[in-house]
Amino acid sequence: QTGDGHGIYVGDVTIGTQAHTGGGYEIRDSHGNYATDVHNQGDPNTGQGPAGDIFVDSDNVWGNGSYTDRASAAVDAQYGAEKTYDYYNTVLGRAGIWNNGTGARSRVHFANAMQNAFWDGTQMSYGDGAGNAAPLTELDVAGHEMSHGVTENTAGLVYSGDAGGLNEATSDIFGTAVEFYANNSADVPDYLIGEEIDLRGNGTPLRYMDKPSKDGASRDCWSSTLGNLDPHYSSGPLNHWFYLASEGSGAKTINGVSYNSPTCNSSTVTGVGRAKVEKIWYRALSVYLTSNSNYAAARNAAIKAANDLYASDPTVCQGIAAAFSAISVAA
Ligand code: ASN
Ligand code: ZN
Ligand code: CA
Repeated sequence: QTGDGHGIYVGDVTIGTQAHTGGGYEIRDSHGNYATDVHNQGDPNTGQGPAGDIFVDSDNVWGNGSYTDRASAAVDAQYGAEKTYDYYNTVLGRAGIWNNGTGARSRVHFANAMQNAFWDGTQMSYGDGAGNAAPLTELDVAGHEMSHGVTENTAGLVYSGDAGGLNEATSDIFGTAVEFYANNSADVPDYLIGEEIDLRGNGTPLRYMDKPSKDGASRDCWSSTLGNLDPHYSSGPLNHWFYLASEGSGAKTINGVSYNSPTCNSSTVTGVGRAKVEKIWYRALSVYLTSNSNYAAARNAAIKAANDLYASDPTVCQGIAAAFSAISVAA
């Protein structure tokens, strides 16, 4: 069954609920995705903490749209877990993070004022953000973190060097894919990451996929020193590739957000559409990439995947290749 949720970022949505032993309802869907309250315990440095208590409620109405109700963050987190599960299952043919039909636990209110969210190999944990008033439970963050679980169980990309950047970008790519899949009217899909949370305190998103350098630290273009950067910055070129391959270079407005994506080689790139690029990147990740793959391997893998999936339309493969050349990953 379902309950009426009132999330902080997603607004009014339905979430999966079940009868709770002892009375009332609990937040748990048919795949076993469920949400617990860690009551601000847990260590943000080690990620260790209690499992938390499953959210229970007597009238099956959850949250009030604000952090002032502890269940509001659980609504966002559970909605994120359900949409991420459904996206992988219905669009990419993967039955959840482990491809075995099982969901995952989302722990909310982890630690005190933690401005982070993380996947630890078995579960999601979300901090409450600045002043405990801005939980990190935004939809693209949920999709990002759970996609770390998918990467871990497919290519197994390590978290350093070029591979670290590919790992992080994969999470941004599928976090964004989940956001478009959900098409939530309160969290309108875009090519920005963390745009609802205001983690920087100045109204800007955490990351920009059309031009990653807009965050002040990410790179737009691959170079031989890229792998020395933090994975959240060496992700820039692949995020840029995803935007270019999907939407093309130059200026474009989508859902009211203006983008202007440059190329690193002065080329003009024509997008082949996000839906195809998502499927191509998932196939590259799950079939061709391995733990130490670099950006050159990513180019080869994506071209192979594009040939596998869209052999009848050579413009798709050409667009994928052109977008890699446009981030300075040439043939
Ligand atoms: N939120 C961060 C991320 O998923 C946590 C980390 O640094 N691994 O990228
Ligand atoms: Zn990440
Ligand atoms: Ca977003």
